[in-house]
Amino acid sequence: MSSADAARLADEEENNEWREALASLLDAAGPERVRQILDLLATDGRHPVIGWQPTLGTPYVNTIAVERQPPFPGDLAIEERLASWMRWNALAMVVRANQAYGELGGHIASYASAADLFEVGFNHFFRGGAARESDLVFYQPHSAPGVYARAFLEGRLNEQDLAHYRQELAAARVGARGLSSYPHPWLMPDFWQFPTGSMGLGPISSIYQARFMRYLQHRGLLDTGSRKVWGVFGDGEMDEPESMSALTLAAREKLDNLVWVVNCNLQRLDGPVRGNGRIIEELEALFGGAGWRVIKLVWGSDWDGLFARDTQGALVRAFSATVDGQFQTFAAKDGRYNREHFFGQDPALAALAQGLTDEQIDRLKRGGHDLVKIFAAYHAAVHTAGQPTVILAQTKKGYGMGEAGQGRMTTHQQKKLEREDLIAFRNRFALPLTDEQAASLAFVKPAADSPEMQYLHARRAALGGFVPARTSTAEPLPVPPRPRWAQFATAADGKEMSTTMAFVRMLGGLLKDPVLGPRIVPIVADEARTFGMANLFKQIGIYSFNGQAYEPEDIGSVLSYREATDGQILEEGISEAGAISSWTAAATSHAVHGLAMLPFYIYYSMFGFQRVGDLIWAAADQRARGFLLGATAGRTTLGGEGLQHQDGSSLLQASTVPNCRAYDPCFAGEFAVILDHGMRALLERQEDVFYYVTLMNENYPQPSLPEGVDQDILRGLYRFAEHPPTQPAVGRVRLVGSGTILREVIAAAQILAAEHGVHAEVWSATSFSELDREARDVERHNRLHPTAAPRTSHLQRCLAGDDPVIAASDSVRAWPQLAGAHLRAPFTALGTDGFGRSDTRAALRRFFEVDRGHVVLAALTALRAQGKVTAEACAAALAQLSLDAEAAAPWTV
Ligand SMILES: Cc1ncc(C[n+]2csc(CCOP(=O)(O)OP(=O)(O)O)c2C)c(N)n1
Repeated sequence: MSSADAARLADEEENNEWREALASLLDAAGPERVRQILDLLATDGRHPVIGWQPTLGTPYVNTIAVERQPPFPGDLAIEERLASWMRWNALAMVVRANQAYGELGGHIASYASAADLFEVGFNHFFRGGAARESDLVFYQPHSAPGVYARAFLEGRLNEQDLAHYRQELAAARVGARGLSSYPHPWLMPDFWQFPTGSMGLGPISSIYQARFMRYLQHRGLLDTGSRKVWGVFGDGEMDEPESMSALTLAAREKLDNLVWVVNCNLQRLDGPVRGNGRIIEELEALFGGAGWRVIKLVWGSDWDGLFARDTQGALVRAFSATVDGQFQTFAAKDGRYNREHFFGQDPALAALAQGLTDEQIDRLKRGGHDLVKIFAAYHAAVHTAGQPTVILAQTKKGYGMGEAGQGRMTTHQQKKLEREDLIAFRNRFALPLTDEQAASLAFVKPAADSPEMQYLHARRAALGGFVPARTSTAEPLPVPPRPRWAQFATAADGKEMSTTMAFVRMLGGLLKDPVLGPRIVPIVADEARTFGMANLFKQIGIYSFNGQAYEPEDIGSVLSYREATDGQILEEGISEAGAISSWTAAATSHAVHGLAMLPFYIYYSMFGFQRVGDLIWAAADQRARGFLLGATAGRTTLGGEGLQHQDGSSLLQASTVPNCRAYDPCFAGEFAVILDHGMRALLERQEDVFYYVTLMNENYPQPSLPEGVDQDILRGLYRFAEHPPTQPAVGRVRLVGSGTILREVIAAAQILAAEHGVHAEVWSATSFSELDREARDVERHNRLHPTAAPRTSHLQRCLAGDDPVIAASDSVRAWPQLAGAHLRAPFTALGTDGFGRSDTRAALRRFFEVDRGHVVLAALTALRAQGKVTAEACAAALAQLSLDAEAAAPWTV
């Protein structure tokens, strides 16, 4: 024997001794003791001299050993039948819709893979009932047909409703209920709770909902202790940055009220998720590294016997050499192929498969299709303390669709099945349908007194009621009278401040209200100091699930950094996606928890609609109620910060969200009116709207609020001032300004009146989008009712006639143009289109051509078009105002 062989032999002997020692410890002292010893050795092994590093992966087998599986508490046969019927009805719904109208779309394969994962949840885990008792469940969006199929068997939807899957408009015409493509609370407000149709938003949102439940608990507002948040998501969906971005937060805050089930069917839309790798392995390392408990649910019970007989570890070896693209092919092929190509790889495997028929090999289940194994995983998850849990469930995409879809590359979009495919599916799942019924896509609906239906209802009754279900039962909250918190702003009398400062002071006042105060949720993404909110740290504390384990450096200061378990501020760090998800959780508390909260998320406006617009859209779908405050708004108020910080588009984007009320006030008094009205809309009248309001960091004198303008401020426009000329008027103009640019407009009006003989009115446009909204309604009404007395909008009443209107704002021109489109008068929009620059505010306003000089020139030019001012007068003004006629337009690229 060579010396190398001798050394190898010695190593092997030594290996065996260690393993035997471990095995005898297991026998003698049990698994807990084994874990302790391994922890001990791991600590020693990490000594720098040894430098051992654990691999984050474990073998490709179930985390819960068969010996540790709890007994299945249900009637397996009934649950399997129910799951089969759900599968069929979901499939029938989609195929029917597409037979009728090929354009409707829909998905079969995703739910086919997820049905068992859902059904175990529905039969054993997802708690229903009143908002304050039920679990929060996030459903994979393209599995919605399965959820409808269940609601059908539960008697919550009828055949007519199912017949109107993805036909919401046609349904309304025949008195049926249209079923939305994906979970949309806006469209089905008593059914869906959480919109998940945009991949990645469900995952991040579920984390922040779970965290918000803890926040409510720790602040003593609501007992959310026993409720869970469940999320069923796709493995492809895990590619989204949002899916991943808050994993460590969930672990750091020990969110053991959170369970994710990742449906690892190994495919996404185009093909395999990780064709050349193993997504389960990758996610195991990722989640494990982030601090989650990872439960792999890879193989079904049929494999238990094979593993038991596999004394040589051939299966684990073969799995570790098989990539997902190959697993997908195995899923798409029959038992014979699997025998030849999987079990045929080596003699040990072939021996294992010897006692199995091809049919049995074909039916070997993956873990996510085995109710008993799924139950064991969920059971372990809900009994996990101190950590969130992810269950990585291996399934087959298009499970049971046979030749027509199972494991096929194209299965995601498969929505038409031939007669033979339908009959094969019927046979595969032993559905109680004749050939004709199968071919004609009859729904399965057993009699109410059948054991299956009784079982289904008994299970839901035991779990508190049906899910999903959305209710909105929160008590209204009274808003304290405005003078109590906004007197300083409405009677400012020329005092200098920024609207951001005004907001912070109003917030301080509102926080003191004994009823409303505790319901306020201030949210920041590491910018509280930027907005002058540091005083709140000490006053109301920063929420921290475990208090403050350190002495803050500034402990002696009145502004000291205070974290507390009952802290009120949600400080989300540098995660706008996280902060907006937190805001959504608070803004939907009225429905999710039956407890109205009032969130204020204040942020650099540039990092709002532009950065996380899709999350805002989802919040809108979810009927969020709260305030988004776009601070340092506009392209010229944040002088030095430049291109990536100066925002000119949020207001325009906000205007496209149907239930968002967007305002751009210049003055603190205007802001107070908007805030007062908004809070009453959300909390007293309980309207499903939210507010986007801009705030500026620019200090300027704040006028007192004029008498009687409240309603007009809310409508979006009021007359602020009028400047008659000192000499005989050459003409009249209406100057309209929004946000800080109103101040340029006021200055321009003075110049026009004093130096150009122009009669100038000044209008403060608090919201071009509200003006547009009402004017649109009026126009539409007049169009559809040609013989009725025509209506007039507020906008048209304010700016009637032909005198030119010049509207300027710190946003892109399209923002004021929202109003311009409804006016008869000549309309000129000035705005800040183009990339931002770093410079002073004055320089930026000149560059973007929204300063007083450019407003004056625009007004004169409009009067020139009416023959009231000469070209020479315009040229003279240009020179006098030092405007550069040859400068490149700011939007030039
Ligand atoms: C943000 C976003 N991008 C793309 C889509 C389109 N889309 C819907 S489902 C899907 C594939 C999902 O794959 P996976 O998460 O693995 O789920 P499976 O259907 O395989 O269970 C895609 C790309 C979407 N809905 N949202």
